[in-house]
Amino acid sequence: MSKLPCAELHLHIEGTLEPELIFELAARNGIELPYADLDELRARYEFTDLQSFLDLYYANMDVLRTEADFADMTRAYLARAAAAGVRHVELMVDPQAHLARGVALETCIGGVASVLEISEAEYGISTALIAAFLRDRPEEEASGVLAELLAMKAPIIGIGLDSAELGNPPENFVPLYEQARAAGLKLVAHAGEEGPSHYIEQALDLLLVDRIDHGIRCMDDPELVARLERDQIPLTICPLSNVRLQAVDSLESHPLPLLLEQGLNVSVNSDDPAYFGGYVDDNFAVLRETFDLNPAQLARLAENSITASFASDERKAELL
Ligand code: ES4
Ligand code: ZN
Repeated sequence: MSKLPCAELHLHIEGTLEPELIFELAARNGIELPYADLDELRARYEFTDLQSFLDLYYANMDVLRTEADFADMTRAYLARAAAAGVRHVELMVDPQAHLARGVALETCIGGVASVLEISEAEYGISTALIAAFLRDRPEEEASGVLAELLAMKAPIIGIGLDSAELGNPPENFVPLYEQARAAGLKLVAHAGEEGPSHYIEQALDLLLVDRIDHGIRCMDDPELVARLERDQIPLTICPLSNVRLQAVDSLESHPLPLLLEQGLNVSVNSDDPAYFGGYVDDNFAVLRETFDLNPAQLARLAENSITASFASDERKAELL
């Protein structure tokens, strides 16, 4: 299958940490892992919901200690993404998850950004960095970290909102998003992954986001679907993630084809590819096989990813 040139808009860089690299970084940093070998670690990748995944995701991050660790992880992702046909990526990093472990902002942002700088020349992939904030921690902490990122002139183009969704609604983060908007940053938020459809409305009405990450629960509210179509609000959809975290009953029942059919700006993304069984090309492949998508539908998905991106008009024109 030829790989369509596309943009990846929903990608957590820490979710690209493959088991092999976890073992390599643990050895390099003198960290003893609670798994005897790769198979024992891989046996942990069975998830029942978002939280069961987040527990492993945060535990595995412990091997990321130095700028070189963050740089190696980023390089490995870009090499794999290039093979998947990705030509532009807007990736999220979780600064609070590293600060909580005693890893400085300069270390995580510096390590990732050092590789993003050479990405277009080295991999043909233009990039943008989004600082994502953890919704299961206090708003005040998130606002403080954003202020630090702005003070250090971190090379971020926007902010996001991730981690455990249920019980942590967008309405709790209005001050964070006001600060980001005032600083001229782009705004995205996970909403309607496991949480109810009114979290999507809150993200739009209270946080004024430019895009919704996931958003699949919009299916519970036909008026909201109509609004997303009318206003062409992009939804960054992650099919394999939704299946693995049981946010949908099966791939066959995934709403992506319906949303595409109804004219919404939906794109295909890998979320945490090292955890969910594949990169963007793998997500496209299972969609194509399951729904028998035709070339026009596949092309539309790829085109949506580019139009929904925050790339410059010049870059978008190159990719379209
Ligand atoms: C995430 Cl799949 C997903 N949902 C919410 N937060 C996340 N952080 C990393 N992956
Ligand atoms: Zn995500």
